[in-house]
Amino acid sequence: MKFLVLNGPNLNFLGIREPEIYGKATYGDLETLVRQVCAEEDIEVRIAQSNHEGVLVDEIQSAYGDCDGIVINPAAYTHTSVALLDALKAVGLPAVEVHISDVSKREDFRQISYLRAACIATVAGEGLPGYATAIGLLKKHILGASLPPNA
Ligand code: CA2
Repeated sequence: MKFLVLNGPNLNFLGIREPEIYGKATYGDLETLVRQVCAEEDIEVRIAQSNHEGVLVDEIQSAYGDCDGIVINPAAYTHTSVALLDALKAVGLPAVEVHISDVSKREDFRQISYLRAACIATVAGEGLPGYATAIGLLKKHILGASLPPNA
């Protein structure tokens, strides 16, 4: 099983600013955590981050035929991007949306997620461990979906 773990704009600044919202851990710490969890779960992983919407679309498209599922923190594009929603729909891979902060308790504009409609689940407000939750949910979903009926 192989996953793409994709992170959107400004997440490369984790741990540098706004620690009261996003914590003190760095983007490097996030990559280490994701690699550790995937190794424990026997999942191959490709991790990517971009500040550019089109590059994120390219990354999602490149998962087609290469990955079994996508964990995505679209960051600010969560609240604006029809292009990322369409990309997730186009590749048709199971996806889990993850947010470090609890977006439900933040500004009104963060209450909208364009990508949620193409995701099997959303994990928010768990900090970096939310990525482990998302990976676990995605694996469970994929294994469940591949079970024969009545198994
Ligand atoms: O809570 C999340 O994970 C978000 O996806 C983070 C996005 C925000 O736009 C979403 O509404 C919720 C922002 C990522 C920016 O990351 C920063 C990291 C350090 C300093 C400043 C921003």
